[in-house]
Amino acid sequence: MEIKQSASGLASSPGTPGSPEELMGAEILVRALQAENVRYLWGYPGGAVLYIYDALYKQDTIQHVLVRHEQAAVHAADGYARATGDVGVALVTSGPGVTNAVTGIATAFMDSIPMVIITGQVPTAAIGLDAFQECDTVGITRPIVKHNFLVKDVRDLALTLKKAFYLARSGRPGPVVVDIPKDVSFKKIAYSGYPESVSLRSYNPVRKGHGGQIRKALQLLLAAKRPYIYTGGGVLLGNAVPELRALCELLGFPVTNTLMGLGAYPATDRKFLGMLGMHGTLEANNAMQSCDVLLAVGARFDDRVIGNPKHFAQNERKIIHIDIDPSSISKRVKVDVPIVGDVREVLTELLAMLQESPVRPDGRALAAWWETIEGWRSRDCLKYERGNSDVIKPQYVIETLWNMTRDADAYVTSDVGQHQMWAAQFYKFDRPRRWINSGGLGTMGVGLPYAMGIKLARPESEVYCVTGEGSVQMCIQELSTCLQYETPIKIISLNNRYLGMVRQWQEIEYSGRYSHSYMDALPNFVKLAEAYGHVGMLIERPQDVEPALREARALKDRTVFMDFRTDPTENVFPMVKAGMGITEMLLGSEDL
Ligand SMILES: Cc1cc2nc3c(=O)[nH]c(=O)nc-3n(C[C@H](O)[C@H](O)[C@H](O)COP(=O)(O)OP(=O)(O)OC[C@H]3O[C@@H](n4cnc5c(N)ncnc54)[C@H](O)[C@@H]3O)c2cc1C
Ligand SMILES: Cc1ncc(C[n+]2csc(CCOP(=O)(O)OP(=O)(O)O)c2C)c(N)n1
Ligand SMILES: [Mg+2]
Repeated sequence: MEIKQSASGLASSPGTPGSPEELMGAEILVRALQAENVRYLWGYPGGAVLYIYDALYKQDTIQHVLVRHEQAAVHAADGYARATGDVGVALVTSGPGVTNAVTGIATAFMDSIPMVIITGQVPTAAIGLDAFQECDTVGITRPIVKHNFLVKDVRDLALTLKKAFYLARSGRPGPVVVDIPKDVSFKKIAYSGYPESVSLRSYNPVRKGHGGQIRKALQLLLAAKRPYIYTGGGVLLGNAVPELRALCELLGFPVTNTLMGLGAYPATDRKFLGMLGMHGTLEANNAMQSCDVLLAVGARFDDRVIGNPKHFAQNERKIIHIDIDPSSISKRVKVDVPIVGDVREVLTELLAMLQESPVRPDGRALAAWWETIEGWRSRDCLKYERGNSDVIKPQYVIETLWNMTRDADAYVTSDVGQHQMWAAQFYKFDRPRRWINSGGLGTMGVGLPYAMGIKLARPESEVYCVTGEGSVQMCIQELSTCLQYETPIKIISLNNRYLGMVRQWQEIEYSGRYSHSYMDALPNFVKLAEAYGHVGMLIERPQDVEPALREARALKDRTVFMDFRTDPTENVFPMVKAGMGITEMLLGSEDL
């Protein structure tokens, strides 16, 4: 490890030029957060972090948001990170504060989100003695973090925080936990400034791709008869959207996004075939199966994307895979041309080589490929009963929302379940970082805190949370935080009275045995919203959907909870059943 101290960061006590300032660990933490340009911090106090809270009290550059549950602190910071690209920061106390935060940390880890989570710990001398509110934070979080630290000496604190931020945002991003015992936050040392840079000998993420491999990839792409570009969350995480779009424009190839990549390529562009995978479109999945050259960009061949691997392997195709994490490559699917590197750097080089090359894609083959694709697309696999005037179709709510906000500066968060899939299918995301949801862990409860975190950072933007009556109850207490910090969001609850995604699986895979998926007792959400100081709306008829959304949207400064009573029997289609290949899709209830 090499460190450079910032000359300007050498803080001196006033009146004693040159001599370092005496600071408590808690104050060093605040200085570090300031040096990292942290503007918001979501947290919840407790004994082990009281010195830290005291230090926060004495400063005014970082806004602390007091959530109502530590899980929501981590989700809110995570949502903020997803929307802005900055590192999200959360602060919790020891013991139950940490265990409550675990779901949030695991959620961020599975989707590679840059975060630093500061956790309080019992004093160093008490560690291991079953002290009050002690838990082994490093042990508990080890499998769900990119890295974690227990700071045993206040002299290591500044450097540890520097490492934590560096690790969180570099390479494949991820959450980093910094566990700070109470005595470390209390102890004073002469503080000589925050390190300006850091380099870790055993950690050197590769950014630049191998030139030879990139050339090989280009040759394959230009010789392809049925090429396909499959992109994922890595394009958003690596801020490579302009490069991806330029490449697709030059090549004219069809493109698909994973659930995590929506917005990386404009959904309204003709070259976009929709999301692929378990609930992807027929055309996106068929193209995945039938292509002869596949360019995977920042996507990790998730099991929800490739379906049954044996079926996926039936068709021969050459696979090029760009990913910053070598362990993502050939993990589930064997890759022919691996390119380890940052997606933006690699695409920039690929584009430069393409521009220099006199060769262009085979126009005839490409036209034939597009004809095949248009044949699949003409099946209109996302059709649903649009004219139904008796009951609200959930897809209709999302379509209406999209029509209303398509040109607006809007963010859409979601929870987990059927409503999440309908939002992904029917809201056409044209811009990056506008679709914020939990893909890898699939955590119910994220939607409301995500929206809250985003609204704080983007007060001028419209923020919608598409949720289900099941999911929203998992972090419903945050309605109180929304009031306190004046973060007016619009909650669109697609209330089907069921844990709908579970009910759908029980209908299709368990012969209709609906074991514990119906919620017999639900709160009156309108009154609940009102009790929290917000506006509640109940919408029961299809003709009221649009006026209700308009009314809610006009209430710019209020949080509005919209309880849409939707068709309880509606299922998400297309669907690939467990164990099936990605082209073996159910397109509607007639296929059941
Ligand atoms: C109910 C439910 C249903 C779902 N159904 C579907 C579905 O139908 N279709 C679907 O697609 N998903 C679905 N998912 C989500 C799925 O579980 C996975 O989360 C998702 O497919 C993973 O997306 P990804 O491959 O883009 O990977 P991410 O998890 O976004 O990973 C990003 C990849 O990019 C790499 N990367 C990061 N930064 C960079 C960089 N700078 N340069 C290069 N590489 C980088 C990482 O190493 C990683 O390999 C569903 C989830 C739920 C909860
Ligand atoms: C914390 C958590 N527990 C359980 C699950 C499993 N699960 C996935 S979807 C779902 C149902 C969600 O119900 P609801 O929020 O009402 O959404 P709907 O599917 O009805 O749209 C459940 C229980 C989960 N993803 N997360
Ligand atoms: Mg439901």
